[in-house]
Amino acid sequence: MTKQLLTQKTMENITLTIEGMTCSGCVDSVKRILEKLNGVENVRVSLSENIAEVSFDPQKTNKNAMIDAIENAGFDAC
Ligand SMILES: [Cu+2]
Repeated sequence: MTKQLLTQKTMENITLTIEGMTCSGCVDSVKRILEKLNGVENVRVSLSENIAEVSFDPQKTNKNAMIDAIENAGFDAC
């Protein structure tokens, strides 16, 4: 039997500026959009700060993919 190797995860954290969020429903939408992306591990979205903090696996996704997903949903992100 082969032993399962411990995969060392090197997660990255970024903060995206999100525009167009007006209520907690928008916050939930943005959070859900990001969490659906393969490689995204943890998301915190703040309405008052207009930001999303994302922990992700850089081997699976990247900032541009997140921005695209958010913009497809009608928000602006950078
Ligand atoms: Cu809203």
